[in-house]
Amino acid sequence: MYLRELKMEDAPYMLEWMHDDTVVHNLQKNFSEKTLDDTKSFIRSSWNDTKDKNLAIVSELDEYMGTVSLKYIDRENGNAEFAIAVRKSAMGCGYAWYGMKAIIEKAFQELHLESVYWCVSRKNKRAIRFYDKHNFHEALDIPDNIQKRYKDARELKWYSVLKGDDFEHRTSVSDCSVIHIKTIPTLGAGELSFFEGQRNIPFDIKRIYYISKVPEGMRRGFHAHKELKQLLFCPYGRIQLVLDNGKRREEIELSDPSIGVLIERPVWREMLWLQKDSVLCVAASDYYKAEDYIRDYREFRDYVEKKE
Ligand code: T46
Repeated sequence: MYLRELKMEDAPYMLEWMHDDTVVHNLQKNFSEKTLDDTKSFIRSSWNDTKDKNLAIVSELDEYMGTVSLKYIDRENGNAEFAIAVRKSAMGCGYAWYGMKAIIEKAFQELHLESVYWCVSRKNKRAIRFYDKHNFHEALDIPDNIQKRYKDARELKWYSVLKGDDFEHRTSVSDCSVIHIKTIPTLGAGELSFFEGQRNIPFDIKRIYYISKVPEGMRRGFHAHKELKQLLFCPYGRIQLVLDNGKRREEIELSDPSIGVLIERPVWREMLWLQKDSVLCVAASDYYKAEDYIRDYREFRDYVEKKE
């Protein structure tokens, strides 16, 4: 997959998502009245636009999968607004994440901006789940002159990325890291993800274990580790992780084989199976040692307090 200029032949595919209620539901703009001519004139104007940058996310076969944009590019104040729309067939295949990373990289490296922001309706659960999954947190410092563009919209959640933020490796509020596991798609034949000890994760892997055949709604975990470091990932299904460092507690949903959560400190963890038969895989830095577990929450709080 890659980004390129929009082409006239993208127009019917663009119209497809505009008229697909599962895609446009909860977007700020109403696309239902758009025609093929509208999409063509949007594509044509994108070629000379300096205020907005609209690019196509395309497959290896150069098929349009969606549009990513930097809008209201403000060179003076060094910011722009990010926007994205992908076809239904591109959802869950990594196109949105790829497109987002690629255009934000352009914002910082080619346009030399300092920040990129965007907002979604709080009702847009799919988008919020996507941004949560990639560990973006709500931004509370969006300037008024930007927010006022959306003065008629209700219940918005704002996000921002600053130049220098590490996309592949973001620290969560409970001191864990959400990492992107290298993933290679094979045309029509799925994808392959991999990581290597000491190269992609900061420890040698001494043990791999996985938890399977768990009924929906079941909870496991309820413990912390004193020394053990682990990478948790979900190659199949949907699992919610609750992570708690003794001060802050957060929920992270694992549902994408290319996302992993790296736990390198004593963090209380609980796992909730949101979908039957989801598989939780863990790469661990040490052999199984029962004495490394803290299974009492109060004891865990005392332990982290003393460690500080
Ligand atoms: C963790 C979360 C994410 C072994 O004998 N060897 C092993 O390598 C492991 C992982 C477990 N066991 C035994 C210990 C228990 O008798 O397997 C039994 C079930 O383990 P537990 O109740 O700890 O399972 P979970 O799902 O609550 O927690 C597991 C890991 O134990 C833990 O390290 O971080 O997954």
